[in-house]
Amino acid sequence: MTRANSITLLGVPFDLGAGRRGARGGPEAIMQAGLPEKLRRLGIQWSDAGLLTWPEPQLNQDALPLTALKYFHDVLAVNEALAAGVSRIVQQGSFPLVLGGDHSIAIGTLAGLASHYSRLGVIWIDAHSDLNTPDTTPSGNIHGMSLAASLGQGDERLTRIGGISPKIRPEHTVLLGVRDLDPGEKASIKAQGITCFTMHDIDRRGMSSVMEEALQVAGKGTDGVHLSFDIDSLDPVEAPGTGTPVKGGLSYREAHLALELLHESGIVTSAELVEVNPSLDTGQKTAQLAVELIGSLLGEQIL
Ligand code: Z70
Ligand code: MN
Ligand code: MN
Ligand code: MN
Repeated sequence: MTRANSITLLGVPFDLGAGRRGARGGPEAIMQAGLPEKLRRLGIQWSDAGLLTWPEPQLNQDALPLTALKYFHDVLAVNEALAAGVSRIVQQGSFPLVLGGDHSIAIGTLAGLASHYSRLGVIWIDAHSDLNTPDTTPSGNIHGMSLAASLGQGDERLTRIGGISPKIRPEHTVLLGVRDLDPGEKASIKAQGITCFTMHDIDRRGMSSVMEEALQVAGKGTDGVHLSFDIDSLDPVEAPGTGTPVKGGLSYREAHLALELLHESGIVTSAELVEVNPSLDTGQKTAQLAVELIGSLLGEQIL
């Protein structure tokens, strides 16, 4: 962070985009684990927009093959409301910090940002790439399709949320921490030329070198940079409280370093932290980790 002189928290208690329930408790768990105290100690000017609400979705009356898009109408309703909420925060000159919720909510966050940033860079830190479409998804879970939708791919009713499509472009999109890709996602990364730093790359080059390049790709020629941080990017040893843990993830130190470097760059203009699932957590371990990681993103230093 960044140009804004305050941050605004917005919680999104939604988990119907994921295969397992529970991430709807993420925002409350992160607040309970001490986010307000953390922000206070850092001397940050902040406000709390509370938990997002959205209208009950209308009953499905069309013939979409809903097996490929589970809870489609719920995902649509929450993301339309979220787009408006995020847009309002940016309008007020504040830095939006969205607390999920499952990763399908990135569709709404990016839709809200797209009305203010015409060339938005994105750094997507995740075990997964969330690049499936209704044609490639193995699960039908929309949290595995949110990056694709934001790039303009998939069901038009999702890609059109907020009225602009695509929200972001592959040449300014960076994936980091990836270690679990479906066949269609691998093809998509290659075909679009998305910059993708897998765990292999991080092991070989180190987080510092990889993040330096990530910042260049997302920052060069863009008018803002969004961080979309899926807590399952961390190793399950550090972040057990998440719906789709994948072994071989970021260490505690790598994750903190990544966020410290993002802070140091000064180019991040918005962020979201998703997939914290307190019903799967070991006590408050993952929620507390989320609070600490947000601290690093917002400038907390050791000395
Ligand atoms: C798989 C799918 C996913 C997050 C799991 C998993 C997607 N590629 N995304 N957890 N955050 O079902 O599409
Ligand atoms: Mn994800
Ligand atoms: Mn993930
Ligand atoms: Mn460029």
